[in-house]
Amino acid sequence: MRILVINPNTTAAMTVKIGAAARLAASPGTEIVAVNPAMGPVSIEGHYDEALSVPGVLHQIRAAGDVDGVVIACFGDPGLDAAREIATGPVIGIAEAAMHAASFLATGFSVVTTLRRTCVIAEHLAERYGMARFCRKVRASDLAVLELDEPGSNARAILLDECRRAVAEDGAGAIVLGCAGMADLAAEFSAELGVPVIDGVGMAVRLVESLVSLGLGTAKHGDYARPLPKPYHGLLSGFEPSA
Ligand code: 5HY
Repeated sequence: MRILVINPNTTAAMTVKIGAAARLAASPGTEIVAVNPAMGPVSIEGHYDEALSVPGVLHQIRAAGDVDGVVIACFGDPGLDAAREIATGPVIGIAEAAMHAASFLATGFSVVTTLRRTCVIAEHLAERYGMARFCRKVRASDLAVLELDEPGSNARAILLDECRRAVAEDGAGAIVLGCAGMADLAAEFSAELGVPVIDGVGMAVRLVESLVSLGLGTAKHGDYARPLPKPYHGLLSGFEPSA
């Protein structure tokens, strides 16, 4: 099985980290192809960044050739529905994967993410995915996405403290890490906190594997059917849907 794991931002070092987390979770025999677009924001920290990361996500899927499934490895799940129109295999976003997994493990979970301004994006996704009744709180660490890997940022300690507060104050039985850049922290945080801490990258990989192994792919009837062929002009002329 071959799974395309897309980091929608253009920071290659983050793609390497995401690819490593995906490979750690993948089953034997699953090939992980971790990529990021050459165009777009270096990090996704709001609605504008997210919107402008979507062409890069879609280009990676169009250019990928033969893959069995796709993971969108950014906590906003950017371009998820559009990606499903052009894909035949399953397309799973890390936020939906992590939230659903948390709902199987606890009656309530909290999300710990980066900047405060991105919290509403996770809140909206919880509502969209039917997870609002499980989601106790979306907490900001006030770390920028690229600070997660900055030496001296103290990111690990800051995130662990916020997770600890979520368990103590929110009634959260599980924690969802709200950034693909946190993928390497889930296991150690689970051990430290004694609650399930879920990384959406690994969870999404396993969900794609499960669906593919059961012979299931994205619906190609109705709104997830292939996009209607039509001219596209200007900067996006290369994205026009083929017949
Ligand atoms: C992510 N941004 O997973 C999100 C996290 C966030 O560049 N990769 C990003 O803060 O929304």
